[in-house]
Amino acid sequence: MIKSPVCDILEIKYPVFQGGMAWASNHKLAAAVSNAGGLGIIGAGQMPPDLVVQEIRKAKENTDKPFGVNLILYLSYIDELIDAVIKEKVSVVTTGAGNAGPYIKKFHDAGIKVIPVIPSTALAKRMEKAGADAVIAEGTESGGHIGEITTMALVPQVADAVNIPVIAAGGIADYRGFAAALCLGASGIQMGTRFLATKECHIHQNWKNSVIKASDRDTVVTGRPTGHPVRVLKNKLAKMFLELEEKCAPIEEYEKLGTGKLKAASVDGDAEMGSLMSGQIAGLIKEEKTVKEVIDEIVSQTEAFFKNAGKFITN
Ligand code: TUI
Repeated sequence: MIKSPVCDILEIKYPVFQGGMAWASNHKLAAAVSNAGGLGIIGAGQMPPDLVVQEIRKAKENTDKPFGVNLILYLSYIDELIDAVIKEKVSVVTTGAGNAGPYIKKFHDAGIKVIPVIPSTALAKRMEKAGADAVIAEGTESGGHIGEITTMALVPQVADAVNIPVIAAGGIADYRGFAAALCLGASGIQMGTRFLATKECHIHQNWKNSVIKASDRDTVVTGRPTGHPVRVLKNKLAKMFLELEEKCAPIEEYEKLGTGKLKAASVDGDAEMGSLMSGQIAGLIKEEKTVKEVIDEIVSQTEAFFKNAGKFITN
């Protein structure tokens, strides 16, 4: 069986995380992933604190396994979100889009593990020093808000830079990505885009279908001038963002154009004017599956790969 130190730290069966995705990973997806032996993560996104509390309570009704909540740190009301999560006592918090350092002690005092998403070795080292339990090294192949370094280059450098477990994220959707991540020094993987196209994911069918029909060149990075670059599937909205860049538009115009667009993708299924966040690996995803199928398949095929890996060695 595939097992690593994060399985013991988090009391999970497989070192497979489901990325916390705003407007895409709610209690239903998170509970399904945790029930299948991975770590499900509720994407709090820009939810108000009372909604996050509701999501956590519903997840607890649907699984008795550990699950997490992902918090986006640049929100103005982040302290209220943190207090809400602490009161509800989840197993683990993952963080994105900022420095988790100032919050780690508060979570630890409440018995909550902290696993920040990091896009660089510098931030990984800072998180280790601040007491993080592990880090998620997320490559630029990922969907949503991204850093600049590829998973292939980032993961081994982070693995060498810190002594805490490293979870690899970005560009992983099948056993080849899982095996590669382990070879790069990771102790586990996180997948986001693969879980978008699952039966248990509540996003509109149009967003799922856009992921399924995408090919390798169908994502683009928008919003670079804002300091929050975001990878999405190409559509009319993405084109409008790129046009803002071309004419050096003021940052407020990006904010105006972006408002409500994740909801438009997730709830209304607006495939042209919704923000269809997705990683570059979308091209590998050909069908919607159940969460259990995704996890059972990636775990069993990765095990089989390593059992047969001797075939690469000749005398
Ligand atoms: O957070 C993510 N992915 C996201 S968040 C999100 S919601 C959103 N919506 C609209 C615009 C922007 C975001 C969608 N996808 N991934 C984790 C991640 N964290 N990627 C990169 C980072 C990151 C970047 C800088 C983490 C830390 C960091 O540090 C800066 C600092 O303060 O030192």
